[in-house]
Amino acid sequence: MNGKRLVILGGGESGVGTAILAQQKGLEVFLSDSGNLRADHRETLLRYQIDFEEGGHTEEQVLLADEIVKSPGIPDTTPLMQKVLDRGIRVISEIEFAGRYTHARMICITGSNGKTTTSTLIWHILKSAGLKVGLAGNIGKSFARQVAEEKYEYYVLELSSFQLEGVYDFKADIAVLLNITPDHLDRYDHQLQHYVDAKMRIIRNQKVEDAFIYWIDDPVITREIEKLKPTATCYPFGEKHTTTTAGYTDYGKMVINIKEHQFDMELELLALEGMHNVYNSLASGIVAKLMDISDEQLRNSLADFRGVPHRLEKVATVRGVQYINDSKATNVNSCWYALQSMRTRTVLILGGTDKGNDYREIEELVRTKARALIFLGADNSKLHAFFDGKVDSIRDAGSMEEAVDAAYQLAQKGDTVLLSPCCASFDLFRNYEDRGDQFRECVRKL
Ligand code: UMA
Ligand code: ADP
Repeated sequence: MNGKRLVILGGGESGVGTAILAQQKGLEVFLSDSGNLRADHRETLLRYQIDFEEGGHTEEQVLLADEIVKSPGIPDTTPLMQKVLDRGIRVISEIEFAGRYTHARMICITGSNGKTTTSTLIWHILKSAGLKVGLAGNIGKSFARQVAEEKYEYYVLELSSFQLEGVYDFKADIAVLLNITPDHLDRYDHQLQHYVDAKMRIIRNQKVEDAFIYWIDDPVITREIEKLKPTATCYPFGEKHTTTTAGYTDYGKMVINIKEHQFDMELELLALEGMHNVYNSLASGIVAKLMDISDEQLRNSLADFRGVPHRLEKVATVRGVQYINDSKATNVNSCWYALQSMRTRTVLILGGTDKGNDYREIEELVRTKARALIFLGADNSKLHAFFDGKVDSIRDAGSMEEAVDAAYQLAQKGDTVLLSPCCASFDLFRNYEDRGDQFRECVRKL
């Protein structure tokens, strides 16, 4: 679409990356942000002499677009987006746009939980094996910016449902779907199916020579597969061995069976702990074997992966109590896996901005494993209504310092203190990283 006008809505990392790439490819670019741009983003746009506005969208300017790249952070329901859609202007995501300008092989990961961990693990495996591979998508430097500035032969792309909503011609050579549990329902009219439909776009355009790796024990995924009948070659993974599973566990080992070759590795040797991470390792191992990574390289990388901060991150042991930062557990399902992987009695710190949570999912694990609960939120009433009377000790905390102090008092030698909040962080913290960083700092001061 050379010579055509591309309008970019939102000047965050994805918008600025798109602007750089579009400018490089000779398009007429206009970036518009309803708020204030970050200083470094403004500086980048000025340096590249990209036309932009901030502090509001000028409707006439936006509606002149031949095509629009919209930040995944902007819902379709804003008045401006409604006008854009009424006019029939094509709206795509940064992923669709950048995908047009690279021939690199795409390994794409989505799911409700485990995207960042699995994407980073796959990237680690491929990079350690010497491949020229970038990590992008819903993480770090935008895909568009990397396509403009780097020369990778492979990309590992972590894809959110918001990013997948705006893909049309983009194709994953290898698609990984980890799981689907309720999340972000506020953006999907509280209709789980809309969210599921967005996630399933990961297999769009795939051909039989492409691969689709998915968790076979997930009822939502298996139902969708029956309905959509993917064209790609399927490589399901799950806990148990069946005739179709390419990855499974067997007597304390993970096993991958692909191309008439069997790879196995003791679960105890995996760097990441917990059953959810066994699934993440199985998915990553299938990708690796499809890409002909040697058994030795795969084994080494699965064993020496350092994990991603804020995901079951071991912070310290203080007076015989281990402190674990799982601040990225922003929904109930991720907390379930954290609790399930605990091997000791646990003091659980949870709470924050509730996203319509149903705590019944963790009730049994809380009853059997939690020594105490600490509610860390601006409004803990929903937590009290559900958990009061079910656990002996419950405390409220209005700051991380208070929460960690309470945990220190309540935990007994040999216990674990786990921050796994089930909730978003915006009531008391800037974001989940800020929440996890404060936890780490408070623990280190004990
Ligand atoms: N804005 C408008 N008009 C509006 C509303 C917002 O212009 O009507 C502006 C805001 O003022 C802001 C910009 O749009 O300047 C949005 O900035 P952003 O930082 O929220 O979004 P992006 O830079 O587009 O970042 C997105 C992903 N963010 C979201 O999906 C919310 C980033 O994922 C991703 O790394 C980046 O693209 C990559 O290119 C972050 C995320 O939180 C990590 N993702 C969610 C999650 O993991 O739960 C999905
Ligand atoms: P995402 O990028 O999808 O949010 P992360 O890897 O950042 O996923 O992990 C988010 C939270 O979910 C963390 O608390 C982590 O321990 C947990 N988690 C990781 N992998 C899985 C999985 N496969 N199933 C359920 N929970 C998981």
